[in-house]
Amino acid sequence: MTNKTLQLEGMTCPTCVLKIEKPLQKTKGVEKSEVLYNSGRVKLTFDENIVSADAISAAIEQLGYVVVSVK
Ligand code: 9UX
Repeated sequence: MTNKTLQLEGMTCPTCVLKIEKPLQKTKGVEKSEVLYNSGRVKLTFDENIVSADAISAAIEQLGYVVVSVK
C-alpha cells in the first residue's frame, strides 16, 4: 500500500469533503481516504498496482478542485 497526501485548492465549504470522499471510496484500489476541510488535504492509502496518485488527482480535478501538490 502507498500513502500520499494531496494538497487541494478549491474546497470552499465543508460539504466539499463529501463530494470528494464519496467517489474516492468507490475508486478501485483506494483502500482508505480522508478529506480534511481545514487543511484542504486528502490523505490516501491505495494500491499502486491498481490505481495511481496521478489518476486519483485527475479524478479530483474532474470534480472541480485543483491538486497543488502530491507528497
Ligand atoms: Mo459547497 Mo463544495 O456549496 O464543491 S460543496 S463549495
